[in-house]
Amino acid sequence: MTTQAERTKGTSHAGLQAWVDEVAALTTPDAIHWVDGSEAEWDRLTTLLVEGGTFTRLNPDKKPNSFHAASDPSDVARVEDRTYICSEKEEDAGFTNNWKAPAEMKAIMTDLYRGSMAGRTMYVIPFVMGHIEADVPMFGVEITDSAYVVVSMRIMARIGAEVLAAIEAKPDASVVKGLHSVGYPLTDGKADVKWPCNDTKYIAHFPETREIWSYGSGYGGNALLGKKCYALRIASAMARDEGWMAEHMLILKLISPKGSVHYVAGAFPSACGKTNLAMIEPALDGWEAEMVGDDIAWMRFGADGRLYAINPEFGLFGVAPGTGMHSNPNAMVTVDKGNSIFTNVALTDEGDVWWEGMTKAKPHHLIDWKGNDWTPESDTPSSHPNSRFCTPAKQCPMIAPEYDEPNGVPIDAILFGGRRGTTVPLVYESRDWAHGVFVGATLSSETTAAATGAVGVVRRDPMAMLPFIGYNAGDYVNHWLEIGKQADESKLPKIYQVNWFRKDDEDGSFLWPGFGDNARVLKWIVERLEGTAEAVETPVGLVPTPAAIDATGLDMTEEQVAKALAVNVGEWRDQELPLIEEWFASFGDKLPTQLADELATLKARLESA
Ligand code: SAT
Ligand code: MN
Repeated sequence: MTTQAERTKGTSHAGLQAWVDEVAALTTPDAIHWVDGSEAEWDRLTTLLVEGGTFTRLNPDKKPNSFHAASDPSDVARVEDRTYICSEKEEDAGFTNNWKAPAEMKAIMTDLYRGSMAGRTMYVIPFVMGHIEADVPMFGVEITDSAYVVVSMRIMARIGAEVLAAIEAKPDASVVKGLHSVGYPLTDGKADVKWPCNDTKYIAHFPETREIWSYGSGYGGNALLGKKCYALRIASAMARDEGWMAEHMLILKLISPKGSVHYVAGAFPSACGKTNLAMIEPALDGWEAEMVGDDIAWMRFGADGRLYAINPEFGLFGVAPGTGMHSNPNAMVTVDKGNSIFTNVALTDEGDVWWEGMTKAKPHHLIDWKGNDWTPESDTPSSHPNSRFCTPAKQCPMIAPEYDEPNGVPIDAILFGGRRGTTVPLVYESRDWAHGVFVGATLSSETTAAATGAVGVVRRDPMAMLPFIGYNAGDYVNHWLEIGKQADESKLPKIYQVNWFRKDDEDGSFLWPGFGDNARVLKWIVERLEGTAEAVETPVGLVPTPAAIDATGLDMTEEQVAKALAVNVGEWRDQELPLIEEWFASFGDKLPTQLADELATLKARLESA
């Protein structure tokens, strides 16, 4: 029925129009809608989603212009085992990615896409990651048959008519093409469901041709293609080719009591508190923090030889459970302003949302994320552990004015953090860039609910990019080393590892309070940058003396702080080192010699300690 498909406008960009026509011919939607990004369009689509049962409009007195959605219980997180890097050569995808040859994957997925949009509207979303005023705007177009994706993309990226006009004005500009279908055609009068999706899922990336094909899932990073698929997987491949960096990092601005400003980027795996740290309310008097980004940083060298970072996103897609006034008041204020979508959290009787950890007291009654009655006596959580709020970044009360700076902010320090119950100290500094790259390349974390699969298993997660590196991980860590060679060591960010999640081996409790108190660690880092803080050499790196961590007002003894900072040589030598050796072995001949040398150095230091 393609020929009769009802269409809005279209584009004067011949290449784009041809691609849209080709996709329409394959997927046979009933209508084609070019997304303009307007308020009126948002109103129309959200109303449509309410009418179809996907959305519940929240009480406007609680959350204006906001909606609740519940996904299919089978479609709740990124599907790493269904995610592919389809480079021409298998070795260019490397051992950390699933791979299929582009032609093979395209053949499989073309069959899946055939007729997959029947009975639906096909939406064409022009978008730009980062600033439309950038020297080289990072354009994209996502075709999707999900209105939920359209309204979510309007929060997460700059989209619509203005972007399409900019693409048309630069017909030679590169545009990343993303094709997404939930894989639930409405053929033969089949009725729609609240959350259409398909048991067969593919999230495929074609780094050489800068394309993304996604099928079968409507959730988060599987479906909002500007985020992990473009801004990390495809962008990391672009960054390798062009000498910049696309990283899974928050960007934080820190202002000391004397008014000095430092910008810190931090890489943490999904659901390890990145959004909380990006929105930190420092527990130390006189310190202030502002958020530039909470998930993704694109870093390029400036004319002064320093690395400048921008946040390519327009919204926040934060983990809901655990977010409350006690842990992240700024996130609560952000979502309370409305204009947000909440997925897989619970609904209150007042037409608001609730999730575990939002308030200490639990509501007497809720409708849980699966649509069932829930009371505090229920033995399942009200919200899925990977439930999310999707909210405009600009609503964050502590967003930095520099968020709007197309050239970004100069990064002074990079943090690598994971979730480790043992071994890894609260904080340590790397000796130099190459050692810092080693620290990032050996980063590890216990798995979380952000991806399907077992939770709580320690896995190596280089630079917190394991699920997001769009090419060979060996080439990726080598790219980090190469970046270091492009600048003076003195101009490069200093690199730190942090671990907020270490536990007391005696009683299993967390050794560090986290949240606002993480400012105490940030303060030490700033003082290191300024050359005023003490550190002691250990085999793993430079660790603060317990007294160098400002404990004013902290309910911890110096002995407890020392426990959080301790480097247990035996544990590193007998447990951690073999795991790192095993991890490095998996790189094969792609392991950069410099990293093999760093490993040898660590080993020698541990053995002589
Ligand atoms: O679902 S997303 O991939 O967008 C979120 C995350 O896992 O960080
Ligand atoms: Mn993330």
